[in-house]
Amino acid sequence: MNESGMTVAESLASHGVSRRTFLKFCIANASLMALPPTFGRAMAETLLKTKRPSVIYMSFQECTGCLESLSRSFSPSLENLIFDVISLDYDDTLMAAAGSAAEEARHKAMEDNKGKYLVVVDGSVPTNDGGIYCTAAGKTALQILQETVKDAAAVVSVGTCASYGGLPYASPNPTGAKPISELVTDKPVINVPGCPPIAEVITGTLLHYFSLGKVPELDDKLRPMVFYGNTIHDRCYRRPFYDQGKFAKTFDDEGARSGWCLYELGCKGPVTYNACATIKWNDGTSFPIESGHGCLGCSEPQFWDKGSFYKAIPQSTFTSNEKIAAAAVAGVALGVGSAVVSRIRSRQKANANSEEETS
Ligand code: FSX
Repeated sequence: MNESGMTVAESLASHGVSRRTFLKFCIANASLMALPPTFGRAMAETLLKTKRPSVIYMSFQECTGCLESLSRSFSPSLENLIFDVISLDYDDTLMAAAGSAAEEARHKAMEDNKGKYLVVVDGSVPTNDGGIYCTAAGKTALQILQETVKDAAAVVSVGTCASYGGLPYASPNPTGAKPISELVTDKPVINVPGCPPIAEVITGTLLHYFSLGKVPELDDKLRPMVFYGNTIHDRCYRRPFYDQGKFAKTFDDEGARSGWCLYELGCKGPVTYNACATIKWNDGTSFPIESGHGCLGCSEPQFWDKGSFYKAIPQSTFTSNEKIAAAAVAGVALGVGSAVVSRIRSRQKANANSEEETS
């Protein structure tokens, strides 16, 4: 049987993966989302019966760090099971095909799965000078994006470049880089920011979407709440030292070695929403703060342009869920311009409308 036509159960069997291993994978993912094991079991049951959903993965202006993050988690971790769940029909970095064969694969996936396939994008899209700064097969990134998302069910922006513009968007933004949510306005867009994002957050978001059959609950910046619902500061193991007023003054002083808070050294954890402090990196080995460096705030918009990574942020800017929600209602952005807030609001409206139409 053609691999892309297989159900998840058939795909697992063809790769010698037992149902028990898959169940473990789903329960582990449910636990990452702070959901009960029963959700993991239900997720496994739903997915096993499902035909592997078609995913088209496209990369534009980026450094390939996002795909590095994702692909480095594949082996020997359980995370490689994501390839049994999805049918990755196009990925110009990972696929063996090149040139016209690769383009044909993208078009075939679009035709065979009209209205059902998911587009995953990393990288921002250049819009200056006719978009000539990123092209493939004679088309600009913008043309490729518009052509590919036309019949997609939804779009997942992986990485800060796709979510908010990222490094290419940093001042003076010479290519006129734009985030995907500004360019795709007629269907759901889910942002999975981070430069790069945590692999388990990418795969967890995909699993959540495919098992629920709809966009998960998102925050005011279109990020899945299950992974971006808390600040790094809220979950940081150095937090008790912040509460006690114990701060490292240099990166190699006694305080730093004793695990004291890195706030005075510029850590952006108090204004950064992500799961680094809980899921961590490299199979849960560590994360930047645990390795002795402050958080750079890479999952927040315009983090490159917010001033020094090594200067303490004012405590008055610290955020919490309540504050973010209140700010969105009041139309006041915390570290984000009002234009961004209004774009996000119109995106939320588009996501909500699309959900109504499909339900
Ligand atoms: Fe950007 Fe990703 Fe940073 Fe790099 O694809 S989010 S520069 S890790 O690679 O887009």
